[in-house]
Amino acid sequence: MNTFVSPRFGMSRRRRAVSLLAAAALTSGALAATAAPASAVTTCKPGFAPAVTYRTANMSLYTATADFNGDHRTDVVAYGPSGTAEVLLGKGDGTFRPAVIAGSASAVMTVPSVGSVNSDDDNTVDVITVDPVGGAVRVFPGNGDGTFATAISTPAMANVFSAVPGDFNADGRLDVLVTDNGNTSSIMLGEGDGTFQAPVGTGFTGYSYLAGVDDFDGDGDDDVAFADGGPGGSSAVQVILSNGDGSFGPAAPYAVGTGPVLALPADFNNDHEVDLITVGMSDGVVLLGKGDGTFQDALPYTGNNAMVWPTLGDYDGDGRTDVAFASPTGGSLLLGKGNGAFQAPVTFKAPTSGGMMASGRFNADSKSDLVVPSMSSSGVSVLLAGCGTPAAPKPAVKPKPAVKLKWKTKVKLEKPKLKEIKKVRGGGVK
Ligand SMILES: [Ca+2]
Ligand SMILES: [Ca+2]
Ligand SMILES: [Ca+2]
Ligand SMILES: [Ca+2]
Repeated sequence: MNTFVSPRFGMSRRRRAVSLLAAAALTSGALAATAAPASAVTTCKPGFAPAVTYRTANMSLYTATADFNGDHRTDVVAYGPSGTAEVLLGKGDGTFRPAVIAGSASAVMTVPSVGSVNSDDDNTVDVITVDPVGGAVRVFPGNGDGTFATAISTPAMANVFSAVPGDFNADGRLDVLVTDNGNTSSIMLGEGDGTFQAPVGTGFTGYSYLAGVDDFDGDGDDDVAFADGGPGGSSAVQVILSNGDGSFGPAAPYAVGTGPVLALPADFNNDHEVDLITVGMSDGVVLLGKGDGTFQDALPYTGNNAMVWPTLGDYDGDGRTDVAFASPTGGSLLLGKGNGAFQAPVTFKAPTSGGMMASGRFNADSKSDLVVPSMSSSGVSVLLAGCGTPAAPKPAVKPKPAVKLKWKTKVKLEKPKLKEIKKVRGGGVK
């Protein structure tokens, strides 16, 4: 199996309120734009502008996005085998300041996430990763200015492979679910100071490469999905619901075909219930969530998704979740139809890296952009979403009446908290 990882993509109900606010603004803008022109409407084929590459001091394998200096502009962090975390502060117009080494550690870091693990200081975003050599979870505490304090390590387990953050006991402190790229998965409850309690097994005995974490049943604690497609695996997505105290219930299997490697949470049909998308060695499926911790039958999709890194976003700005895959020859874009299905894949040019790209909104438009590590040239490349190859103009259409936003009341009731914003992981639907 290739190094094939992704950070957590989903958001809990509380956190989803934040994205819904953004979606409301996005949708309103789209409707206004539709209503304005009376003559022919020129459309364009979705895609990305040519990549702009920023040099980094070290080779990067992974990227993640967050606002590391609190200026409400999306920044990029790049990591690589050197153990350094380099931050590129975003200017908000799609460009970035030069990369600076924001933190370093002695060993290789893998599978990074971003979140706020220090409950006393919600204004900073930290980087959460693992040290597989030392068998530890490693946190780079953010200083709030784009740099990080000295890394904090907590012993985890031998050959720890991933640490996916979530709040599994609903105490407001970020915990991590650690795996060893084998059959061991454990929970480490957060102490709120960048350290974690000793690992306790989840009880799941299948293959656990990387956890998909979100609140699948809406009870306030984060739940877990594993793509059990590894050696000797069941070729199923296994869902384990949190008991709210750091323990989990029995695994519920969902048949998804052969070889799922990841099960990523996101909302693909805009019903505000968490769904799952699998990514694997061949094609994948979407499991639409029912909101009670169970999922509908698998909806298969076809994509150029063999041995590539996925990230989720809304790259055409229509309010529907899309998927972008890095591939050995560039990238592939699957635009969501808003019902769990996707349009035919569209290829786009991207640096051939094999590293983990991430999504973020780097400029002021309504579309998610991409950042791709350029392993060969020690840099990261930014791809701003926009028009790819221009398509033929469409005939004028009569403007549709404004769509009634059913969830408006719910959004008003839920006050997004800064801390919850900070918990959105790099590579999420941004
Ligand atoms: Ca917790
Ligand atoms: Ca739950
Ligand atoms: Ca859904
Ligand atoms: Ca979309």
